[in-house]
Amino acid sequence: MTSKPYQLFYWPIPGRAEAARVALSLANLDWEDVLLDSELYASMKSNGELPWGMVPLLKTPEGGLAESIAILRYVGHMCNLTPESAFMAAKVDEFIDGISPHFSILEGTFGIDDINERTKAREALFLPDAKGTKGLKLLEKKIQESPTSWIAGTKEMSIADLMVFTYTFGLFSGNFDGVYASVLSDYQVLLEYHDVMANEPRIKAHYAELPEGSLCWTYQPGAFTN
Ligand SMILES: N[C@@H](CCC(=O)N[C@@H](CS)C(=O)NCC(=O)O)C(=O)O
Repeated sequence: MTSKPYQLFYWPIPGRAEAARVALSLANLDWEDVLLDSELYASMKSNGELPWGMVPLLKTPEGGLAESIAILRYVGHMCNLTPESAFMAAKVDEFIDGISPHFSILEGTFGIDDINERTKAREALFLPDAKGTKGLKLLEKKIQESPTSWIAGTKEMSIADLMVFTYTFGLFSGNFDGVYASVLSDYQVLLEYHDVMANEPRIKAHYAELPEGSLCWTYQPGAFTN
């Protein structure tokens, strides 16, 4: 670990930290991506460094900040992904708060130890009328309702886009047993949104070079269509 002014602590997966990672990079902050192992996590937890006992945690020159969305909102100001208009900034917050409950698609499956049971439980989430299907359909509806290319109806890309893009397509990276990239072929509207986000110049540059085996291939242009 270094002594960079900003340090983001999270597991070595996209998960709840990926949107903040992109925002930190777009903000050109001097920051370190601290990838946790269970030992470091346990020591941070027992030292009382995690306000709610969970990660991600962002250490800043002003102190530690937990909760993935609070971190995203904070960094969003520094990378101009929060609209200047107070009303539009609130619409972005409204979108994030409204969509968040629909993002806990895999909740309840992490505790299933048997891999076959876990795989079956997750496959079932994407059957007609199941939780995953409903969540993806809701997102498509929201994309279609937006008067702009961006999910919360902003003129430019916002932190809501970072959240939706990183969370939704991160689900299909192959990191989760029973969640297959092929599911997305039924969601053309989502795939068009992926195309918009993955080709946004700052996002495209951010993911242009990935280490071997990175789960972030899902954020590259053509990830689900090539
Ligand atoms: N509302 C929190 C939830 C964070 C959360 O669930 N973090 C998980 C990792 S993805 C965690 O730290 N779990 C450890 C635990 O529950 O002990 C956020 O969005 O940051």
